Amino acid sequence: MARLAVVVIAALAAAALALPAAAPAAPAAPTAAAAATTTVQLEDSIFAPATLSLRRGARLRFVWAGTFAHNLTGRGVPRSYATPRVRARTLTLTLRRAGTFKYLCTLHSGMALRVRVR
Ligand SMILES: [Cu+2]
Repeated sequence: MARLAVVVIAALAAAALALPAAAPAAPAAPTAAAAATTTVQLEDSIFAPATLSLRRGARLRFVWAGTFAHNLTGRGVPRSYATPRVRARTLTLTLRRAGTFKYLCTLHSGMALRVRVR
């Protein structure tokens, strides 16, 4: 009986190995490194950093810092972040398309972030 149990367990283990891995929640990133998250802070009237170059599939996390309220507009940003004033939130985007994209806070003149996705 114990031998049968060992055979059954071995067969189950072999079957488990033959199954494909569970599908990831999001489409696979081009490389493991590309899945890294880069943080940009919305500080008092600036994005820090103000320019970025990231790989396709990278994640970009916006963190509201400083004392001013800011809004945020740009590719992939939900409309709820654009009006009227956003305070103390975070937002994480996955950059899926190559190109150069501009993010703005329309409350503060010149508060812009340029992101190149390659
Ligand atoms: Cu602002």
